[in-house]
Amino acid sequence: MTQRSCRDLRVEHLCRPLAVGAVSPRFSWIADHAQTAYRLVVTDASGSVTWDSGRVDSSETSLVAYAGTPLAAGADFDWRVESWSRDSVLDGGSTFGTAPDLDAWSAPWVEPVQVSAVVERWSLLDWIRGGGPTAPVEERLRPANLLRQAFVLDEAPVRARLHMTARGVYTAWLGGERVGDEVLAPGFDSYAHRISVQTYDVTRQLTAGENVLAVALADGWWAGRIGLTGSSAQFGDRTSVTWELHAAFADGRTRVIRPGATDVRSGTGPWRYTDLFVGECYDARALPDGWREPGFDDRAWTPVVQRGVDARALVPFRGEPVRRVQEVPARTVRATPDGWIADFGQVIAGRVRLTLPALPAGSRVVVEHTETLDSDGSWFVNIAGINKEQTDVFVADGEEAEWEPEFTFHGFRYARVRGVDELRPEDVVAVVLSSDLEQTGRFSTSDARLNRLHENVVWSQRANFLSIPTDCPQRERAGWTGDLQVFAPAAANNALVAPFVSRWLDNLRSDQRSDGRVTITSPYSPFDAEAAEKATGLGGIVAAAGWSDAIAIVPWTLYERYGDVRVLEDNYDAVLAWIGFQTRTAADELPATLAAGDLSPERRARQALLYNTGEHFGDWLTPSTMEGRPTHEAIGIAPALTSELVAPMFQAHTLTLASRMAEVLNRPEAAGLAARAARVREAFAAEYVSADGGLPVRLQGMYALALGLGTIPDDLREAAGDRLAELVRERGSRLDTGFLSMPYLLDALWDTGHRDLARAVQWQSEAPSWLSQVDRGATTIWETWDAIAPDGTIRAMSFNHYAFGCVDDWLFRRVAGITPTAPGYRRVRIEPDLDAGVTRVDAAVGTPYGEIAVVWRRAQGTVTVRVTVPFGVEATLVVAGETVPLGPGTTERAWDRVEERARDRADEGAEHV
Ligand code: RAM
Repeated sequence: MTQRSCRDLRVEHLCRPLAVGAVSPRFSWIADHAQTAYRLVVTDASGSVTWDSGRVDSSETSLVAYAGTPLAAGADFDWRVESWSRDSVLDGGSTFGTAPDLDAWSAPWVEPVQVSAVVERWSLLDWIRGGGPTAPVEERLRPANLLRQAFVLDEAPVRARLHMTARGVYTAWLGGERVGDEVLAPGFDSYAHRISVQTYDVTRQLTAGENVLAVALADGWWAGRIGLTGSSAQFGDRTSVTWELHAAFADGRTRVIRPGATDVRSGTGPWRYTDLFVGECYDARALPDGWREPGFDDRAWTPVVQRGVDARALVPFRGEPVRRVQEVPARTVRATPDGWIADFGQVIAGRVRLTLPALPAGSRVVVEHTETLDSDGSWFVNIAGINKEQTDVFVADGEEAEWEPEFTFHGFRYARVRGVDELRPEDVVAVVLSSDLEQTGRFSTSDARLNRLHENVVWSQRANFLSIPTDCPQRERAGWTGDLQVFAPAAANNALVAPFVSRWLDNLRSDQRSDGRVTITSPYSPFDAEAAEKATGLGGIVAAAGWSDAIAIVPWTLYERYGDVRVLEDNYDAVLAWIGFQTRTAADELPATLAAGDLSPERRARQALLYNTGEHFGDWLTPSTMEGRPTHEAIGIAPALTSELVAPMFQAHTLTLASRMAEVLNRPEAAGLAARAARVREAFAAEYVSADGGLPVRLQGMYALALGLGTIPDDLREAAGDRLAELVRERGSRLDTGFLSMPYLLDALWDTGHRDLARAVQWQSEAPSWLSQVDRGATTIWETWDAIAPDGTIRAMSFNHYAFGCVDDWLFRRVAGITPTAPGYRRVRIEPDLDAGVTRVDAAVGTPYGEIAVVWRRAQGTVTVRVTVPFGVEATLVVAGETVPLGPGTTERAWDRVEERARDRADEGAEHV
C-alpha cells in the first residue's frame, strides 16, 4: 500500500469557498492515480458524521453530490475523500508514455478541507436607507451615503461572519479595515427577483470593546445608469443596505448584531457623486476624520430609515466576486494642450489610480477615459450617448494623495488627466477589474499575430466578465444573451466559468417572461420591459432568435465542458417554456411575405411548425450589410434580411439540445423533442433549402448556420458546403458572418472538405478578418471589423466586444486540436491541424480532472507531439492518420515524413471514392 494523494478539493467547482449556497453541494477532487473507488465523509462542526458515502466503486472525481442528512445552516462542516486505485486500470491501452506505476491499492485520507455553511443562516430583516442629504449636488447625480454602526463586544469572538448586501453597491469596513477584497458588491443581479448576499469572515477584525461597522453605499447598477440608454434608477431610485454579524465566543455564546434605526447613523462624505457610467467625484476635503473608527462623533449625522426586507429575493452569492485582478502600468504619458494622455497599451475594464502631489485645497483633477485615440493621436471618445462620460474627478484637500475611484469602472486604454502640472508614468496605473475567475487555459504558437489574437480574446473576456457577462464594458455593460451564447465555448477554454455563468443563468431564468420568452439581456430591468413595450422595431424586442436560445446553448456548453448535470437540471424547464413560446408563435403566425390563403395544406402545415416571424436581430452586424453605410442605417439590414431563416434554425437547434438534455436527465420528453426537432428541420428544408443545397439568402452566415445547426439535409451538405466556399472565395476569404453564424463558419468549411479555405479565413489579414484587427493594433476584440477602417478612420463603436472572439474556441479545438468527446473532457480527442500554418503550438485546457496539455512542433517533415493527460480522462491522439490511445501522464512521440503520409492518405481516400 502506498499513500496516494488527491488534491484540488473543491465544493461547487470552487476551491475553499467560504459559503456555499447549494442545499446539496457537490464535491470534486483530482486523483493523482487511476481511481477505482472513493468514499466521502462529511462531518459537522461537532465532529458528527452527516454523510458517509461508504465505498463507492467509481472512477468519478467530479461533482459528487452530497446525500447525507441536511447540513445545519450557518455551521462549518468538514469533508474528506478517500480514493482507491488499482494497478491494472492504469495501462488503459497505452502502448507508450510515462504512466506512473502504482501499487495495487491505495487509500489515502486527504487533508480535511473546511467550508462554511451550505444553507446560509442570515435573517437580514431590514433595509437601511441613508438619511443624509440626498438632493442632487451636481445635476442628475447624488452623493454616496456613509453609514456607521457602533457596538460593544465584551470579548473578541473566535468566529465571526458578516452577511451583507445592498440595493446599490457598497464597501464596508470593520475595525478600520476594509471587509473582504471584493469591489462593487453585491454585484449585478436581476434585483427585482434576486439580490446576492455576501458572506465575509471578519473574525480578526473584531475586538473586545467598541467596534464600528462603516459602510459607504452608492448607486451602482441598482439606481445608477446602465444599459443602452444609460437611464438611471432602473431598479429603484434610492439605495439601501442590510447586514447581519454573527459572532461566536470561546465559551460557546453567540451574538447576532443587526442594524437598527436607532444605532445606525448616516451622513455623506467624499463621494460627491459616483455612477458606473458618468464616473466618480471624490472630494478629499469631505472625508470625515475617523468615521470608520470608534469614538467618532456622529451626532450631527442623521438617523436612518428602516424598511422590511423581502427575504425571498435574497440569495447566497454564487461564484467569484469582482476584484482588482491586475495592474497595468502606463507605457507612455505625454503632454497635450488639453491635459496629459497616459497610454496603458491595453484596453481594459477598470479604473485609474493616481499618485498626486499636494494640490491646493479645492483644485480639481479630472480623469477621462477612452479606448482609442483618433488616427492623428488626438483625443477621441468611441462611445456615443448621454450619461456615458466615464470621467472621474478628484477634489484636493491640500495633502498628497493616492486616489482610485471606489464605485465606478470604465472601458479604456487611454486616460487623459487634467489639473496636475506634471504626470509621470509612475504616477498613474490602470487597475483591472474583473470577476475573479480561475484562469485555466493557455494557447501560444510560433506565430506572434495568432498569439496576440488569443490574448485579445482573453482580455475581452476579462473585461466583460465583470459581475455578469456583458457585451462591452463601456457603452452598455448589459448581459446580452446572444453575445455569451456565441462566446461561451471559447470562454470555457480560458477560465473556469461554470460558477460565474451558472449565476448569470439563475438571473436569466428569473427574467424569463411568463409566456416563456427568454429576455435578450439579463439582468432585465423593469425599465427595460417598459421601454420595449413603448418601442417599435429593434427597440421593441424582448426575446430574439439566437439570443433567447442562450437558455439552452449556454447550459449545454457548461455540460459539455464541465460535465455539470445540475446546470441542465436547473435550466431544463426554462428551455421547455421557451420552446413552448416558439411552438405557439409558429402555429399562430405566418411570415408577412406569405398570404395565408395562397398556401397549400402541406405548406401551411410546414409553416405552422416554423418559428419564423417576429422582430429579431438576425445575423447581427453581418459585414457586407454594413459596408459603406452609416451605422444607424446599416444596423437594421441584417435583421431584415436574415431573421426569417435564423429563427427556425435556432428553433431546431434548441429542440435538439432540449432532447439531449432530456436524455441526460432521464426525462420522458426526450423522444418527443427529438421528433419535433426532426420535423422542424424537414419543414425548414422543404420551405427554404433548394434541391441543390441553396438558401434564399446568399450570405456566408446563412450557410454556416445551416451547416452548423444541421438544418441542411444530409445529402445536400456537400453542395451547401460548396456554396459556402464559393461565397467565401467571392469575398477573397474575408469574413462575412454576423454574431450568430460566426462560431460556425470555420467548422462548416472544414467539415464540408474546405479545410484550406477555413485556414485561409483564419489567417486572412485584410478586413473583415481577425488578424486585420491585430495588424491595426487591437488589444481586445472589436464590435465591428471597421471600428478602425483600413484608411485609419475611427468609428464610434465598442473596442471591447467578445462575440467575434468566439474563434478562440477554434484555435483550441483545431490548431491545438483539443476537443472534448464526452462531457467534462472525460474523453478527449487530440487532433492538431499540422497544416495550421504554425510550427509550434503550446496549449492547455483545465478540465474537472486536471489539465490537458498539448505541445506540438513541426520541423522538416517531422512532427513531435507531447500530450499530458490527467487521470480520469481517456484521450485519443490522432496524428498523421494514426490513432493512438493515451494513458494518463505525459506522452511524447514523433512522426517523420508527415507530408508523405498525408499524400498516402489522400491517395487512399481517392481510391475509396
Ligand atoms: C448591441 C449590443 C450587443 C448585441 C445587441 C443586439 O447593442 O452591444 O452586442 O447583442 O446590440
